[in-house]
Amino acid sequence: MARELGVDLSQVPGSGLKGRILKEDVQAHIKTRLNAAPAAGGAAASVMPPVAEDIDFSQWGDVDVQPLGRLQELAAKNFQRSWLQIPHVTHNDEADITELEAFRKASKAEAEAHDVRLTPLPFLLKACAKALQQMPEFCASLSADGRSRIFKKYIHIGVAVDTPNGLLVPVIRDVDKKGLFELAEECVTLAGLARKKQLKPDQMKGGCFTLSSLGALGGTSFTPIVNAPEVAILGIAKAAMKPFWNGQSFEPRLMLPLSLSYDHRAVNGAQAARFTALLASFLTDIRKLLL
Ligand code: CAO
Repeated sequence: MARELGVDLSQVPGSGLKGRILKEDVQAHIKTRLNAAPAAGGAAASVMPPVAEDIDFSQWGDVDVQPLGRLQELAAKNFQRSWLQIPHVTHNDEADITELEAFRKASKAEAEAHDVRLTPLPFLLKACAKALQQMPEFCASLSADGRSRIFKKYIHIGVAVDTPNGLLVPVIRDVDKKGLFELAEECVTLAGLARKKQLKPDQMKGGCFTLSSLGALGGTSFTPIVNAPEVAILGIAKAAMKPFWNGQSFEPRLMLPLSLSYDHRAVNGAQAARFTALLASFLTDIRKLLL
């Protein structure tokens, strides 16, 4: 029973014969923990994951045990906390990026002249910044007691970077105030620092929203985990050519899959659908970013 409920028996005082732990002791322990938890950090802190069974896998064949790195351990804890505390919903949509891609390709030479590599990521950052400005509920955090929302008047966006030591999320500050080349350069610099383990803790703090791009690797959609205390994260999968019905015929269009995971306590489904559609409209016609 203790294992199923995730109770550490060494923490439970036994009231039975010779100090034996009874079922009632486990129940009383859980009640005490549940009552104490809100004071220690909000109602969400009372969520206790069940303790995983300690299995000896070597009974079925050879194994190699490798401890997780410090970063991987930290990331695993953050993922688990977010997943348990935040009611997640993922909204999937697609953006027609045919024109964006033509513009990106046409700008490559100019980007190279500025010593930057122009991928779709800086465009996504700009489009997200504009959408966050127009829908500030996505640029907010819930207060620790869950009773208010804190709207941020700045647009700092985190970018998930895959490194050999685990996932890191450096934050790009004031995305709304920067140009595409500047953002492209900053992405490369921060991703480089992340991979060389040279990011400072401050460079990973203060984000309002996160982008997680698996577009270079593949996939059609996925469920990114919200990077708490932010309220939403955008997952980007691989763009693909698809037949698009224009009312008279099918046209080949380059479609970019967008997966927006959000905290359902802070944002509702209609808002998520509007945010993603707005974002897609900016990506489809990037001239709208100038309006
Ligand atoms: N669809 C199709 N192609 C895409 C694409 C997309 N959505 N996104 C990028 N590409 C292309 C780029 O255009 C580039 O091709 P070209 O050189 O021909 O233009 C190529 O894929 C490689 O891009 P990149 O990965 O080097 O650069 P990026 O700016 O797209 O991404 C970074 C940078 C740091 C986000 C990325 O390297 C990374 O680490 N991604 C993984 C993030 C991750 O692990 N997220 C999961 C979190 S949950 O565990």
